[in-house]
Amino acid sequence: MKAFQFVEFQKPGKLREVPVPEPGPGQVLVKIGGAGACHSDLHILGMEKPAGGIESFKIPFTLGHENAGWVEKLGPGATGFAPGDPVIVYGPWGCGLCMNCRLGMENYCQRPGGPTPGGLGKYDGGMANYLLVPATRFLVPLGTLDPVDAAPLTDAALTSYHAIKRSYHLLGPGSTAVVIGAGGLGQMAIQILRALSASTRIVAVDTAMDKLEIAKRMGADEGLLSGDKAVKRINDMTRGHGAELVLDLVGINPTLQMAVQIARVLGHLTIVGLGGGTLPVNFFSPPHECSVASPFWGSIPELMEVVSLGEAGKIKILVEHFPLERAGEAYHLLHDGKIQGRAVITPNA
Ligand code: FEH
Ligand code: ZN
Ligand code: ZN
Repeated sequence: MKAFQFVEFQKPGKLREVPVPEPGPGQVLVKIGGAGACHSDLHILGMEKPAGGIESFKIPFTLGHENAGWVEKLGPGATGFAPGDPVIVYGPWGCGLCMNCRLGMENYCQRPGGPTPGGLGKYDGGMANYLLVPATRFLVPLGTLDPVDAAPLTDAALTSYHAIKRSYHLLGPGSTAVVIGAGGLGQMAIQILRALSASTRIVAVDTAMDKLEIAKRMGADEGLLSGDKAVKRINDMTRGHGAELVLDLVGINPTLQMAVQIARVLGHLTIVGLGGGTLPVNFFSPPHECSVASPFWGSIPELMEVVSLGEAGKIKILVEHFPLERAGEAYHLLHDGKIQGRAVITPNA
């Protein structure tokens, strides 16, 4: 089969011919409908070779940690699914035995090194005709959703959902939530905020007007160009208190500096973006008892909730499809900010 693979640090991925995997005991072979391209892939493709060694990588490996498709073949002893079932694949593959994994939070697996997602270094991902999934517990039925379009639910949507759900108690009548970064993740966050809280005022902040227009179509009450005017507008609309929830989906110094100016006492400042910026913390900043956190992905039960939101039409995904042969082009467009929603590779289209 064909696979788009990470072959070398700081080099573009390559389309290569690899064997179709054979599912072993408890494993499942999934025929890929769609595999999303994520900024984290760009992060890995662009990183320098780790000085401390590359034992956490199996190079080459197939990219794609945001995957959906159809069950193709069950390994010996694998049950609960049948060939042809439409499924979405939970990404952070944990041990299944530690406390967090037993709670469904395999994103916070406690074994040394944590979860080992397919497509992020150790195991092959879904930018190929087939994906080998280690266990059926990582499969969630897609119901009425199409695997060719649904893949972004398992990363972009799940990451946003978990980041928002942990702040749900703050999002009551009269509350304000600010989403910094209105790309694929931001579009999901806006729709999820709207679905979880009808009364929260949602403000999108971005540097691109076209993304702010999409954000407003997705449910944002306001779209503000990033900068001091946005800070003033948000503080004015919140009578100087700031927003209950500030989601920084970019995570660079300018967005973090903006986030801390629009957060509120007892609020949440949640950093999801991998921009590598830093946020100085001392007694005087962020605002008192404003909690700063960097959540990672989400849990298996939360993915089931996200699929339900998708089936209910509460999350609509702006997908741009690319054949496997154009995966490299999709990543270039993503890097240049030219993907308006989420780029999804369709290896079997
Ligand atoms: C992957 C690897 C590291 C950090 C963040 C991510 C996200 O894309 C997973 O949602
Ligand atoms: Zn990702
Ligand atoms: Zn575990």
